[in-house]
Amino acid sequence: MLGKSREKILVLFQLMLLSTEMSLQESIVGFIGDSVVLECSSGQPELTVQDITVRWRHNNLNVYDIINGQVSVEGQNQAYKNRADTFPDEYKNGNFSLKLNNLQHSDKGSYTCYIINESKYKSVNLIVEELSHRFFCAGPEPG
Ligand SMILES: *[C@@H]1O[C@H](CO)[C@@H](O)[C@H](O)[C@H]1NC(C)=O
Ligand SMILES: CC(=O)N[C@H]1CO[C@H](CO)[C@@H](O)[C@@H]1O
Repeated sequence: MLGKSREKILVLFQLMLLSTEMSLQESIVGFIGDSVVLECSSGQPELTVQDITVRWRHNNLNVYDIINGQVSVEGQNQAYKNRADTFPDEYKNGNFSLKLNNLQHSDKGSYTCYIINESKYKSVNLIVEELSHRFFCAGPEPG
């Protein structure tokens, strides 16, 4: 009996942990055709740029790679061709934020930035909305 209820408490505790983790994932709203910056920073600005390898992924798709401090679009998925940028001047500050341009509905979802050299990653959830919502979001839906 005692074992069973202890198990239940454990499961409950794990669920609580899980939901806390999920709510910690940041969301950001972007608009169709517009651009958005997905933030990713390491806490270690003292890294030398040549040591930095960062991979941005969306549903396992290769969005963007920084390999040893160099931009690499070799394995980049076609969907992101000429639509993704980072800020090379910011690498030395540990800032590997990704700018996505000309947003499309298919861009929505979770993006993960893997800072390989630090065995760290960060995820951000992108919500893509119609540009019209920006101006009329308080009004009724058309139709
Ligand atoms: C990273 O750099 C970009 C481009 O300059 C900037 O918009 C963003 O705020 C920076 N992020 C941090 C955490 O400094
Ligand atoms: C795995 C890897 O590349 N580790 C390197 C990360 O950066 C530090 C500091 O520059 C290096 O010492 C590691 O070899």
